Amino acid sequence: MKTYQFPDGFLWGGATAANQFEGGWNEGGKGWSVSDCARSHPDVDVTNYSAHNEITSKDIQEAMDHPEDLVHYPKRHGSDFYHHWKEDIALMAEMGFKVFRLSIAWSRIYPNGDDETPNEEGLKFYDQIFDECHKYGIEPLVTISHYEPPLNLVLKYNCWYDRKTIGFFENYVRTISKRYKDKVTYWLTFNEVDSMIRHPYTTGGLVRDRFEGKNFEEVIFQSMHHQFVASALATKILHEDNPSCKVGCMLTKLTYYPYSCRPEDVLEAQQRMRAIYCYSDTQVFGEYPAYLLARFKNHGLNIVMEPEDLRIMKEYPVDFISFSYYMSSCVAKNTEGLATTAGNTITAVKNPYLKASDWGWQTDPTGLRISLVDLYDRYRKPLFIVENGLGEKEELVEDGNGSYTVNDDAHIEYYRDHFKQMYDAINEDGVELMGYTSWACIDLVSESTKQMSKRYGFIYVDCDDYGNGTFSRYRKKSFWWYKHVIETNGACLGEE
Ligand code: BGP
Repeated sequence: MKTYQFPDGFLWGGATAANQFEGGWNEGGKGWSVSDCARSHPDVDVTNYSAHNEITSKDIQEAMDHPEDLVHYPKRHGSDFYHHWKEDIALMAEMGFKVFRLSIAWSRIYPNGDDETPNEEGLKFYDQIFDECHKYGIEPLVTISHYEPPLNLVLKYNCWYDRKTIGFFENYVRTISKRYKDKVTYWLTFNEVDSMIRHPYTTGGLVRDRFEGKNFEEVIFQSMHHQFVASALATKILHEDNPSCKVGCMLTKLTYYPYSCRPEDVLEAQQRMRAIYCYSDTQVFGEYPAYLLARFKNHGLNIVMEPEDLRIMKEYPVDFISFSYYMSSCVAKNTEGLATTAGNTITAVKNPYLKASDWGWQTDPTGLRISLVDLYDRYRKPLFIVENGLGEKEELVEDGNGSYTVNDDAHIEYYRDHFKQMYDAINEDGVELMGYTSWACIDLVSESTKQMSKRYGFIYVDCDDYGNGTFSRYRKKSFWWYKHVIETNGACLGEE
């Protein structure tokens, strides 16, 4: 008999990221981040991922020449959490959140990344956020770097390609670890550490045209090596300041199915999965897996590693594995004549058995259970789902009480189906799942297409793709549903 009762202490909550949510992009002493130059292209096919994420030095200069432009650079305003934080945290508390995932904007603490001293106003901003969370018994889950390295590090050092950035990051982590050691228990080092390979600008601060004549794959993996060392150093620092804190890696869990039972399709799916796992393998086992080293060798990549690097990586592996899961895709050795569809930062073969969102992402609740079992069998360490959700086009409607709401039944169906799979993974597959933060608990700017109209939240934010709106917040139908799931710790799923 399935009670759908989740384990006591299961951490239900929601997730956001400063670069897509915070706004106040040039207030409170914050410096430019790479995301403040991310231009929106709402008129470009939303499933054309690369069109929305390639960036040139000219694009960056264009953005810097137009600091007044919030229309084409929606990440500058996000959902204006910077001025709504008290109200937003109260809404999360009203839903009964146990945990709230947010990121610290690095350039709010060190505006240029290489500053000697931190920006006190930025430190104070997060002090008040964490204090407000604790007022309601909500645990902050903090991502240290979520697509927002300081732009100055790009322009002056080529960001993560330069080994000096390890030192700048270490300085940033020492500052926030000391400041928040009594307020933050759960940390993530780099959001979707594997995404450096798919969008090197937002994760690594790498602009392709700044590496003329270089092997860009080598540039990416050299930068990735510096991030792996930095992640291990961050784990060391955080544990020294608060021995009871938990530090996780964060992986894009792209789940691939072979399009047919042809062995070459099955091999292709396995290879594609390993191309993702190699990054979490490195952070969990504290060393490069042989197959990643083989890739370096076979591709002629010369990755410079100091002897100290490998010792640090080995000595400071992560405590848990967190990941994002939205959809699944198919892969085939030969994709000729096969229909393709978009996914989270990828394009892959369409699965004829699954339905797709307006953005082409194929919803697959069973794929979440498959992913949980895969990861737990691989690592035997606690797991945390820190992103899972559905981006939908939505309209506000009158709620009959003189206010407005959204009848987002599609969100309720998506979450109900995924929660039931999580329950089975825990109770039938023995997976140790620490918690769940939906993406995103409140409408915010999409990472890939920079759109507000791709709405994920339990809370609607009145702002469109061009920055028009009051930024007022409205509870959706799913707000009340999720509140009931949390207060019954999942048991109400058995009635549905
Ligand atoms: C993940 C990012 C999140 C979020 C999510 C949804 O890759 O970690 O920041 O953006 O994708 O994707 P999108 O915003 O493109 O719909």
